[in-house]
Amino acid sequence: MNDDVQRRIERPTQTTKGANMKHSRITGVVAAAFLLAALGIAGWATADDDGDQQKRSFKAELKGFEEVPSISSTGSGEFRARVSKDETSIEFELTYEDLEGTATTQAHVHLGQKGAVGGVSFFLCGGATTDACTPTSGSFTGTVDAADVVGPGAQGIAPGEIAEIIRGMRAGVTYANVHTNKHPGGEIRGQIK
Ligand SMILES: [Cu+2]
Repeated sequence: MNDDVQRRIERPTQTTKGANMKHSRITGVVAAAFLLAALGIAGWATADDDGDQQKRSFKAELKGFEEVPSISSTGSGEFRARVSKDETSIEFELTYEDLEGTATTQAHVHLGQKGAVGGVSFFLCGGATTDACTPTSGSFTGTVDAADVVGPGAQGIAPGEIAEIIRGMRAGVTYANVHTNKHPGGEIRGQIK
Protein backbone atom coordinates (compact mmCIF):
# COMPACT_ATOMS: atom_id res chain seq x y z
CA MET A 1 0.00 0.00 0.00
CA ASN A 2 1.50 3.36 -0.88
CA ASP A 3 1.85 6.08 1.76
CA ASP A 4 -0.76 8.34 0.23
CA VAL A 5 -3.44 5.65 0.31
CA GLN A 6 -2.34 4.59 3.80
CA ARG A 7 -2.67 8.20 5.05
CA ARG A 8 -6.10 8.65 3.53
CA ILE A 9 -7.38 5.44 5.06
CA GLU A 10 -5.96 6.30 8.47
CA ARG A 11 -7.18 9.90 8.43
CA PRO A 12 -10.72 9.27 9.81
CA THR A 13 -9.31 8.04 13.13
CA GLN A 14 -7.07 11.11 13.40
CA THR A 15 -9.83 13.64 12.63
CA THR A 16 -12.34 14.81 15.20
CA LYS A 17 -14.36 17.43 13.27
CA GLY A 18 -17.62 16.06 11.84
CA ALA A 19 -17.49 17.59 8.37
CA ASN A 20 -13.88 16.68 7.87
CA MET A 21 -14.54 13.17 9.05
CA LYS A 22 -17.31 12.61 6.55
CA HIS A 23 -15.10 13.95 3.77
CA SER A 24 -12.19 11.72 4.72
CA ARG A 25 -14.40 8.70 5.05
CA ILE A 26 -15.55 9.14 1.48
CA THR A 27 -11.96 9.75 0.34
CA GLY A 28 -10.94 6.63 2.23
CA VAL A 29 -13.62 4.51 0.60
CA VAL A 30 -12.71 5.83 -2.84
CA ALA A 31 -9.03 5.21 -2.18
CA ALA A 32 -9.73 1.68 -0.96
CA ALA A 33 -11.84 0.98 -4.05
CA PHE A 34 -9.02 2.20 -6.31
CA LEU A 35 -6.55 0.09 -4.39
CA LEU A 36 -8.68 -3.04 -4.76
CA ALA A 37 -9.12 -2.34 -8.46
CA ALA A 38 -5.37 -1.89 -8.86
CA LEU A 39 -4.66 -5.15 -7.04
CA GLY A 40 -7.26 -6.91 -9.15
CA ILE A 41 -5.72 -5.66 -12.38
CA ALA A 42 -2.22 -6.65 -11.23
CA GLY A 43 -3.55 -10.11 -10.37
CA TRP A 44 -5.06 -10.55 -13.82
CA ALA A 45 -1.91 -9.36 -15.52
CA THR A 46 0.25 -12.05 -13.91
CA ALA A 47 -2.35 -14.77 -14.29
CA ASP A 48 -3.02 -14.03 -17.92
CA ASP A 49 0.50 -13.74 -19.39
CA ASP A 50 0.27 -16.85 -21.50
CA GLY A 51 -3.51 -17.10 -21.78
CA ASP A 52 -3.67 -19.12 -18.57
CA GLN A 53 -1.78 -19.34 -15.32
CA GLN A 54 0.01 -22.68 -15.74
CA LYS A 55 3.73 -23.00 -16.35
CA ARG A 56 4.36 -24.84 -19.61
CA SER A 57 8.02 -24.40 -20.47
CA PHE A 58 10.68 -26.26 -18.53
CA LYS A 59 14.42 -26.58 -18.64
CA ALA A 60 17.24 -28.43 -16.90
CA GLU A 61 21.03 -28.25 -17.12
CA LEU A 62 22.50 -31.70 -16.61
CA LYS A 63 25.84 -32.36 -14.94
CA GLY A 64 27.55 -35.07 -12.92
CA PHE A 65 27.70 -33.05 -9.72
CA GLU A 66 23.88 -33.03 -9.60
CA GLU A 67 23.78 -36.81 -9.23
CA VAL A 68 23.12 -38.29 -5.78
CA PRO A 69 25.83 -38.84 -4.70
CA SER A 70 27.71 -36.41 -6.97
CA ILE A 71 29.58 -37.85 -9.95
CA SER A 72 32.67 -36.22 -11.42
CA SER A 73 32.17 -36.43 -15.18
CA THR A 74 33.19 -34.50 -18.28
CA GLY A 75 29.62 -34.91 -19.50
CA SER A 76 26.99 -32.21 -19.73
CA GLY A 77 23.52 -31.91 -21.16
CA GLU A 78 20.38 -29.90 -21.52
CA PHE A 79 16.73 -30.83 -21.28
CA ARG A 80 13.80 -28.72 -22.43
CA ALA A 81 10.11 -29.52 -22.31
CA ARG A 82 6.80 -27.92 -23.15
CA VAL A 83 3.42 -29.06 -21.84
CA SER A 84 0.60 -28.90 -24.40
CA LYS A 85 -2.28 -26.45 -23.84
CA ASP A 86 -4.69 -29.32 -23.28
CA GLU A 87 -2.30 -30.82 -20.67
CA THR A 88 -2.28 -34.25 -22.37
CA SER A 89 1.26 -34.32 -23.73
CA ILE A 90 4.82 -33.09 -23.15
CA GLU A 91 7.17 -32.23 -25.99
CA PHE A 92 10.82 -32.61 -25.06
CA GLU A 93 14.34 -32.11 -26.33
CA LEU A 94 17.38 -33.75 -24.74
CA THR A 95 21.00 -33.17 -25.72
CA TYR A 96 24.15 -34.46 -24.03
CA GLU A 97 27.86 -34.61 -24.80
CA ASP A 98 31.25 -35.81 -23.55
CA LEU A 99 29.89 -38.58 -21.35
CA GLU A 100 32.59 -40.80 -19.88
CA GLY A 101 30.63 -44.01 -20.18
CA THR A 102 31.23 -45.65 -23.56
CA ALA A 103 27.57 -46.66 -23.79
CA THR A 104 24.58 -44.51 -22.89
CA THR A 105 21.91 -46.90 -21.74
CA GLN A 106 18.81 -44.87 -20.85
CA ALA A 107 17.62 -41.34 -20.11
CA HIS A 108 14.52 -40.53 -18.09
CA VAL A 109 12.55 -37.94 -16.25
CA HIS A 110 12.30 -39.03 -12.62
CA LEU A 111 10.08 -37.86 -9.76
CA GLY A 112 12.30 -36.57 -6.97
CA GLN A 113 13.44 -33.40 -5.28
CA LYS A 114 16.97 -32.02 -5.59
CA GLY A 115 19.43 -34.20 -3.67
CA ALA A 116 17.14 -37.24 -3.62
CA VAL A 117 16.89 -40.31 -5.83
CA GLY A 118 13.41 -41.02 -7.21
CA GLY A 119 11.75 -43.44 -9.59
CA VAL A 120 11.37 -43.22 -13.37
CA SER A 121 8.34 -41.43 -14.80
CA PHE A 122 9.04 -41.50 -18.54
CA PHE A 123 11.85 -42.30 -20.98
CA LEU A 124 13.72 -39.79 -23.15
CA CYS A 125 15.82 -42.44 -24.92
CA GLY A 126 16.53 -46.12 -24.42
CA GLY A 127 12.90 -47.08 -23.76
CA ALA A 128 10.43 -49.33 -25.55
CA THR A 129 8.69 -46.41 -27.27
CA THR A 130 11.67 -44.06 -27.69
CA ASP A 131 14.85 -43.97 -29.75
CA ALA A 132 17.87 -45.88 -28.48
CA CYS A 133 20.37 -43.62 -26.69
CA THR A 134 23.57 -42.87 -28.61
CA PRO A 135 27.00 -43.25 -26.97
CA THR A 136 28.76 -40.26 -25.33
CA SER A 137 26.76 -37.59 -27.13
CA GLY A 138 23.24 -37.38 -28.45
CA SER A 139 20.26 -35.27 -29.38
CA PHE A 140 16.67 -36.43 -29.06
CA THR A 141 13.21 -34.97 -29.43
CA GLY A 142 9.92 -36.61 -28.71
CA THR A 143 6.39 -36.28 -27.43
CA VAL A 144 5.29 -37.96 -24.24
CA ASP A 145 1.62 -38.76 -23.73
CA ALA A 146 -0.24 -40.70 -21.07
CA ALA A 147 0.74 -44.08 -22.53
CA ASP A 148 4.44 -43.20 -22.11
CA VAL A 149 4.19 -42.51 -18.37
CA VAL A 150 5.40 -45.60 -16.51
CA GLY A 151 5.25 -44.33 -12.91
CA PRO A 152 6.79 -44.20 -10.38
CA GLY A 153 4.01 -46.18 -8.72
CA ALA A 154 5.81 -46.40 -5.38
CA GLN A 155 5.76 -42.58 -5.25
CA GLY A 156 2.08 -42.29 -6.14
CA ILE A 157 2.14 -41.94 -9.92
CA ALA A 158 0.51 -44.91 -11.65
CA PRO A 159 1.23 -45.70 -15.32
CA GLY A 160 -0.66 -43.23 -17.54
CA GLU A 161 -1.01 -40.49 -14.92
CA ILE A 162 0.58 -37.75 -17.00
CA ALA A 163 -1.26 -34.96 -15.14
CA GLU A 164 0.51 -35.99 -11.96
CA ILE A 165 4.01 -35.88 -13.40
CA ILE A 166 3.19 -32.46 -14.94
CA ARG A 167 2.18 -31.37 -11.45
CA GLY A 168 5.53 -32.64 -10.19
CA MET A 169 7.37 -30.68 -12.88
CA ARG A 170 5.54 -27.52 -11.85
CA ALA A 171 6.41 -28.17 -8.22
CA GLY A 172 10.14 -28.51 -9.09
CA VAL A 173 10.34 -32.12 -7.94
CA THR A 174 11.36 -33.81 -11.19
CA TYR A 175 14.77 -34.27 -12.79
CA ALA A 176 16.25 -35.46 -16.06
CA ASN A 177 18.87 -38.18 -15.75
CA VAL A 178 21.17 -39.82 -18.29
CA HIS A 179 22.51 -43.31 -17.46
CA THR A 180 25.69 -44.87 -18.85
CA ASN A 181 27.51 -48.17 -18.49
CA LYS A 182 30.11 -46.40 -16.34
CA HIS A 183 27.48 -44.83 -14.06
CA PRO A 184 24.36 -47.03 -14.18
CA GLY A 185 22.55 -44.89 -11.57
CA GLY A 186 23.05 -41.82 -13.75
CA GLU A 187 26.10 -39.91 -15.05
CA ILE A 188 24.51 -36.47 -15.49
CA ARG A 189 21.39 -35.07 -13.92
CA GLY A 190 19.50 -31.80 -13.78
CA GLN A 191 16.55 -30.62 -11.72
CA ILE A 192 13.71 -29.52 -14.00
CA LYS A 193 12.58 -25.90 -13.52
CU1 LIG B 1 16.81 -42.51 -15.16
